[in-house]
Amino acid sequence: AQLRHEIAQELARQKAVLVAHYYTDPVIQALAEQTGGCVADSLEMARFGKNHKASTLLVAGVRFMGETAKILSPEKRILMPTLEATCSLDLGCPVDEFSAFCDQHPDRTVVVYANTSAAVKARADWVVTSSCAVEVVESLMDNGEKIIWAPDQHLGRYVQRETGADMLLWDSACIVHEEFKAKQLADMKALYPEAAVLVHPESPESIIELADAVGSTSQLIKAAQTLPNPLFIVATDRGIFYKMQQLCPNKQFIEAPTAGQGATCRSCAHCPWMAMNTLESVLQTLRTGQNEVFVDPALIPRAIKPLQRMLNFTQ
Ligand code: CIZ
Ligand code: SF4
Repeated sequence: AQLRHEIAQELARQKAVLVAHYYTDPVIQALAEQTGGCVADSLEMARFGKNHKASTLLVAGVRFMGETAKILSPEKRILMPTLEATCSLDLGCPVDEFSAFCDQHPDRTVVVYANTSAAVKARADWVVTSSCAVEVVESLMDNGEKIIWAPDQHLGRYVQRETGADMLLWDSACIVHEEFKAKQLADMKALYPEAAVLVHPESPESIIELADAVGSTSQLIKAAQTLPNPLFIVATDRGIFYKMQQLCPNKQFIEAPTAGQGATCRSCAHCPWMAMNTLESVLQTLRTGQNEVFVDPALIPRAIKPLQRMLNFTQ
């Protein structure tokens, strides 16, 4: 309680606002809500940060979320509880290789997921998140465009199935969603016939096939509220249970099964990089001003274009 109180005081003193992702520790999500910040998916984090009048944004999440905030608001000070929190999708898409791949297909529109570096965004025509990927690709397809998609292959295949678009896919994956196992999920469904299965489309196709609802974090939270089931089996990071339980106090949420359990699996149902955000590191960052996010100023004018397209498309 003392830590939380001190963080709230520092935020107020520095005219800073805490912007947290649904996958961060529930205590951080609660604190963001209590101090006038926001808890959201990466799309709404970006929009909130850009529109907020605070001069400092403290972004609790992973690196690309801090970079996106900086690209959209270069005049703001962007801090993160840790600068070490990366993402397997970002790591799996180095800009040199990606750029060379794009150069081989100059006729294609380049669509990248938000989970990428500023340099990769600067090479893209569009940035999307899982909240808007299907709609954006659909509209590009209606326009007769062929697409390069990166980095998440599972989300890419899902978008391809949903839209029928001509897409060349990069082959990275999220280490959290890749761990969900279809056989065990089918067994769990049989065990709990009253349950609905909620799946994030970064999961493999075999998991998506078992879903009652497929969508981004914000769409899954909505599905939990809308579907009548008393029980939900959830295939995404368990950090999302905080918001689901808050909005649906009378429903029950359980993790979809993974091969490893607990300590034997570093990334089972919880992202190890999201987990690097702690209350201690939030306070430490505010006190020291360390962990400020910088983006190469030469990249910003190019990276902002595809991001702004996304914000305009979804507003
Ligand atoms: O898996 C992630 O990192 C997600 C779901 C990001 C987002 O779009 O909120
Ligand atoms: Fe990246 Fe997966 Fe972690 Fe999201 S959950 S930040 S996609 S590794």
